[in-house]
Amino acid sequence: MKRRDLLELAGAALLGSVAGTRVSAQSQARASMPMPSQNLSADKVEDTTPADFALRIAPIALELAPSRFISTIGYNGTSPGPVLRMREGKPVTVEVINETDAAELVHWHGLFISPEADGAAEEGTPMVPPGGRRKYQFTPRPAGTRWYHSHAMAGADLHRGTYTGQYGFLMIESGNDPGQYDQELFLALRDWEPFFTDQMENEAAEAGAREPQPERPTKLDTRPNGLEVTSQLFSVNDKALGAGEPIRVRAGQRVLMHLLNASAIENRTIALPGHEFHVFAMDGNSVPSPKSVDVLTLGPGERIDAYVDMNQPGVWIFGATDDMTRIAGLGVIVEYENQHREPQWVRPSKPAWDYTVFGPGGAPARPAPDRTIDMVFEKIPSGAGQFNLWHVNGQPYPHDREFVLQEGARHRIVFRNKTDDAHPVHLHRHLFELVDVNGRSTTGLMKDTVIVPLYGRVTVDLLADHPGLSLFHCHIQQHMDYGFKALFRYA
Ligand SMILES: [Cu+2]
Repeated sequence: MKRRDLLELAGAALLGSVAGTRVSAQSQARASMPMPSQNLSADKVEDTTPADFALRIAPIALELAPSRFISTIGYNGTSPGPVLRMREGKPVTVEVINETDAAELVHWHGLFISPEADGAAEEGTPMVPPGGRRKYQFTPRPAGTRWYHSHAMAGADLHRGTYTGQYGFLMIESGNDPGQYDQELFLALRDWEPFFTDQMENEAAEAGAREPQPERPTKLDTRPNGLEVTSQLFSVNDKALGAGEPIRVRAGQRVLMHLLNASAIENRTIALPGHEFHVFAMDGNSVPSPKSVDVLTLGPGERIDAYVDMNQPGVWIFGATDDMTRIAGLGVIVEYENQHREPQWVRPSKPAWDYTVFGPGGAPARPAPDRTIDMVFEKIPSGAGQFNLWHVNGQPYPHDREFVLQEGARHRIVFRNKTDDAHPVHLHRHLFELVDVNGRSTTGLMKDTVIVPLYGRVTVDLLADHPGLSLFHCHIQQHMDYGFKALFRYA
């Protein structure tokens, strides 16, 4: 048994403190002694197909702001990793080279691919061992803005999984993508140096207060809350607000933005004062009724494609609507040509986000579901110094029996959130159609991740057309690692 495995058994609190020093020591060692490639083949690779893409997982240092370095793990020496562009339907081979001392896994988020290649150990995807390499082969589809990221469990180790810099955009191109834009930007929202706290400021509570709460229990669980994960350092891509180059625009330009919340810990709402986002796709899928809105909310894992018409010359702060978060780095400056003033932030007047406005109104044209599956989410408060547990239908992962799908059948899944937090839940290898959000019905919105509001209810329809194990989980790393996870299998 390796030292790392022993540590994992040694208890959460111990691992948390040891792991804090592990990555930085490792990155120093790697920097002075690059690992020769012949030492990386601990894993047997029988497939000799040359790789179309290579991802090297290794420690990196990010300079978020001048002299503000953080140690993390990235892809090919950067974070975010390279924008991977694949053609829909054209098979690819991706080689993943793991230069860290822990087993890793790359998940291809939003793709219809086999469980063996999907990048979830629960589905049976083989891990890439420490110092090893592995080739994944798959046929990328469907077209749209997808992404890739580590799917390793982190537990109490805040230097693993989606807490690290292991993520990047994956664009699957259909060949008839719209191209009438002056600039194309890839903008990922991130937080860094996460830590444990029992003093959570709950952004969800603020948003939830404006919402109906159909799943609010009549008697609330008043046991003392456990530790949660938070952060006080943020960035867009690899730079904190004001530290990187501004987005430079000219009046009259149309700028295409691919936005991703690559956080492990929190939903985010963002705005660009004086401008509207014309949203035309969510999670990479075209929406039936593109609309212009003032703010965007993205849960961890979600993507939004929008364009912005640059018609308010000035220098603006594009960033989180939450003041603390924005000031601590979650933003980027948008600077018009020949404008040299202090960057301006203006609080948006209508901060509400509602998925359903992007679907047409009126009676839905979808077929009736063949079956209904209820999924009830609960938090089990664990008290001071412990981690809360998360239940799906009364049990943390793994469940005695998987959730079962009938191939070809239309399943109505009802997400019932009986917790005081908003959860971005994700289903692997499938898209689902939003049916109802807290009583607001909609149609035609296809997603792979959806925020279920605090004490809220979201109903989706799933056409079961991708046989094989499929992982369902909250995309907040700590929730997933402490039980908020379930496997779907086909009958
Ligand atoms: Cu969650």
